[in-house]
Amino acid sequence: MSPKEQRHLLNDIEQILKHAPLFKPRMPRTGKPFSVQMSNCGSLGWISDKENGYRYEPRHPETGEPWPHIPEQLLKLWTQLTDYNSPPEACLINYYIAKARMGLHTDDDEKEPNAPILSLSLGDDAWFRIGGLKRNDPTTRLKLKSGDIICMTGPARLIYHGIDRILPGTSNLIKKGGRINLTLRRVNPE
Ligand code: MD3
Ligand code: FE
Repeated sequence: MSPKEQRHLLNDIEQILKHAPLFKPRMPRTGKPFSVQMSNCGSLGWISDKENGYRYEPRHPETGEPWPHIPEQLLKLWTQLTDYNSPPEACLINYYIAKARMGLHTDDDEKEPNAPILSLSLGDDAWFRIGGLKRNDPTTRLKLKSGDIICMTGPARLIYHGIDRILPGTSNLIKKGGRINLTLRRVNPE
């Protein structure tokens, strides 16, 4: 994405976060909070808490309001960059402060695993870790920068991945610093 497109998208996301504030999801069973803060837009949003675990819900867990709409710019990118014929239902917004990280995991809460996941990064650089289909498969790391877009599709959709750490102060796009990652997702089959 060009710097101009990144600023436009960040502006849209900041407006969304005014209506659907960032929250800290909690691990199922233990209730341990994530270090990454999250929100969503779209008809469904990904949430997690101690009692009911990982799932998609149509409303914000704290405000009880429906999630805001997905910005036009993102819907357009989905059409241009994926071969999936229906629009995304969820856009998960992850916000990483300097010390936040995301452990190695797979994305398997979607009932439509055949749809791609489109990811966009804004703000500080991050070390992205990418493995294989099994947790113990060898991994490599890749630096993700502001404006980078990745599309996980086909067999890659089910691989293990995570964020080792962010590199604070590497971008001045976000005034207060940190990194935003957006993932566009299809939850239910078309
Ligand atoms: C590989 N987010 O939200 S985005 C997540 O940067 C997540 O915030 C990371 O992992 C982040 O679940 C990585 C890139 C990404 C997204 C989805 C994937 C990679 C993926 C799904 C399958 C395989
Ligand atoms: Fe993931």
